[in-house]
Amino acid sequence: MVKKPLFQKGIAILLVLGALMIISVIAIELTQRSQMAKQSVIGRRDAAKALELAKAAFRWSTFRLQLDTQLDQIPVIPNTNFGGKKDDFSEMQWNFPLTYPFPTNLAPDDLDDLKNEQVASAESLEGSFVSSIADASAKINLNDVGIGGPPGQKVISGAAKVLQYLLASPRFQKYFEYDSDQRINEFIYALDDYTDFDSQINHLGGGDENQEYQVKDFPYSVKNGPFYTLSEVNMLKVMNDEIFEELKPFITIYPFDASIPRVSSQPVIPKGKININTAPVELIAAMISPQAMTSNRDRLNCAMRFVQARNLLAFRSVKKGGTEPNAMNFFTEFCGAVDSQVNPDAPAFIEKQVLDILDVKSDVFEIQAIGISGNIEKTISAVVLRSKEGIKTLYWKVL
Ligand SMILES: [Ca+2]
Ligand SMILES: [Ca+2]
Repeated sequence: MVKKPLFQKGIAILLVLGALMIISVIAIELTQRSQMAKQSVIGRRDAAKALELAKAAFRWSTFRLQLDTQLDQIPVIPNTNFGGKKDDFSEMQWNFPLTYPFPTNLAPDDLDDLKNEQVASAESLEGSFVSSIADASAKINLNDVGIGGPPGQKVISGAAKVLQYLLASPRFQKYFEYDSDQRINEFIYALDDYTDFDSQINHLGGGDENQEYQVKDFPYSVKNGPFYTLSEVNMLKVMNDEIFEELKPFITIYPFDASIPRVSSQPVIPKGKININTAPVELIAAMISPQAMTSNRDRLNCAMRFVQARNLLAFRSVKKGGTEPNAMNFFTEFCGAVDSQVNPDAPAFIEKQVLDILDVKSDVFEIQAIGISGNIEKTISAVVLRSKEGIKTLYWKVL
């Protein structure tokens, strides 16, 4: 037998080693794949579970809102914060974030899109959830910000006025330091043109709205429709991260019926109201006309007293009348507002278009419901409208 030369043996060994290596690489690959498949099955199961938990949390939030409506149907109990349809700070029973565990079978059956789904039973919930409700009626609806009307008769909307006065307050001073009046106006103009149907710059009576958005690296066009989400507001040329964060507690977005375009030749028809019983103190101050009360400090002081008063006793109406506390009486008594019946020439303490969007109750709520299972988290962001008919979902998004 001819002995194989050594180098041939070496080659054989190398070949075997090579083959072994290939096999082990394939084996590792296969193991990894099967593990990944297993992981993805678990992942999918967790994702489905997390979504169910988030839905359950959402339903629980809507239940709490409905319960609140029922409590509000009790007639007003004078000199207390009980009864009567309103939402004041004393009604915190639905306002706290709610976490699992929770009672089951609470699904309100009037939720059209969720009607056929069952709330998971408590035993099957190997996860957790948290849900919170925020009062959107305590904020400025940016979809109501605009300036509309026939040429020469343009009217700034109530929501736009409140936003304008808020931006002019000391809190926002650092963002509009130079030529602040003009820059605040430009802020409102930009909002107006971004959401109105046409592509003409309204306050100039012409010019292309898109021009300023055609920037080199990231050109885009204005929406010419209502905002769907708050983060969309970041697309505005006048917005930056700092202003956005500062504005966030005061602004909201609803509803989003894009089929009804906003035409700039007509005054803005407000889709929502601001609840004077829940709006933050800064917004109360921004409701007061700077013509009627010229000092920023005075307006803020008045708003602070207003908030102190409502914490003890909710306002039952905006305008004067009745025996229950009303906002205009408060302003006359404690902030020196001049009654228009006493002096018709005095500037209105609250301008008409602002007065028109004020209310003493809340109708629109933001619900955030998070379901957690394993490593997976699902978040439902929703906006709901509460009325006598029940809870209607205006916006629904799963993240
Ligand atoms: Ca437009
Ligand atoms: Ca326009």
